[in-house]
Amino acid sequence: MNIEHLFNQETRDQIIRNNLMSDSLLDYIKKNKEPFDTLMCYYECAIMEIETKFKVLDAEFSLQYDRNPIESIRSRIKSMESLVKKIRSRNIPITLKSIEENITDIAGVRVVCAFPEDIYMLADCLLRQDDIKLIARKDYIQNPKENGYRSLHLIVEVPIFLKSETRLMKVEVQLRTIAMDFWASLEHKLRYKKSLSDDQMAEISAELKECAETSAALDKKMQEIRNRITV
Ligand code: 0O2
Repeated sequence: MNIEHLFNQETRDQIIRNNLMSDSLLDYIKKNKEPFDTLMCYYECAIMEIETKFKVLDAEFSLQYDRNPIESIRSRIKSMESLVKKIRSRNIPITLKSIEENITDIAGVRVVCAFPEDIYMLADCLLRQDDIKLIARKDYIQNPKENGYRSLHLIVEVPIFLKSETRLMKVEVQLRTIAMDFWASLEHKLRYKKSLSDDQMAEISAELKECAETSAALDKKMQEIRNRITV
C-alpha cells in the first residue's frame, strides 16, 4: 500500500520534520562528513605537491634547454558519484581507511606533453625524487589497451606535511601526449553515449582504434623530426 493512502499531508510533513529533518540527523551527517571532507582536503594537498614537482621540472627544462616538456597539467579529485560507483563495484568496505587503501585514483594529475619521449623523461625524474614512492606503473603506450587507449599511468605515494603529522597520500599520475589526450577525451564521450545502436558503437569503436594508431604514428614521426632538429 502507498504511504500517501496511510497519512494525510499534514501528518506526512510532521513525520519528515521530526525525523528526516531532525537536529539529531543533521548532527549525525555533520559528524560523519567531517572526516571525509578532511581526507579529501589531504588529497587536494597531495595534488598540489605533485603539480609543483612537475612545474619545477618544466621550469628547469625551460631554463636549461629553452623548451617546455609539459604542455598542460590538469588535476581533479574523483567525483562523489564516481567514488561511490567504484566502492559499489569493487565491494569495498565503507570505511575511510578501506577507501584510502583500496581506491588509488581519488587524487588524479594528468600531465600532457608534446612528445612521447618527454613522458618517460618526466616519469623518471619524478620517480627519482626521494620523497616519491612508486606503488604501481601501467604502460599503456608500450602496451596499448584493446580499444587503442594510450597513456603512462603511475600510482605514487607522496608525503604531505601537516601541522603535527606527515601523511602519505596516493596520487594517480597519467602522462600522455597531446594526441593521446585528444583521442582519450573523444573516446570518453563515446563511453557515455547510450543512444547508439550496437552496430553504430562497433563501427565508431573501430574507427577510433584506427585513429589511435594514426595518431601514434604521428607522435612517433614528430618525435623523430624533433630529435633531428635538436641534435
Ligand atoms: P575518471 O573519470 O577518468 O576517473 P582502476 O582505476 O584501478 O579501478 P583500472 O582500469 O585498472 O582500474 O585503471 P587504469 O587502467 O589505470 O585506468 C584508470 C583511468 O585511466 C580511468 O579512470 C581513465 O581516466 C583512464 N582510462 C583507462 N582506460 C581508458 C580508456 O580506455 N579510455 C579512456 N578515455 N580513458 C581510460 P576512470 O576511473 O575510468 O575515470
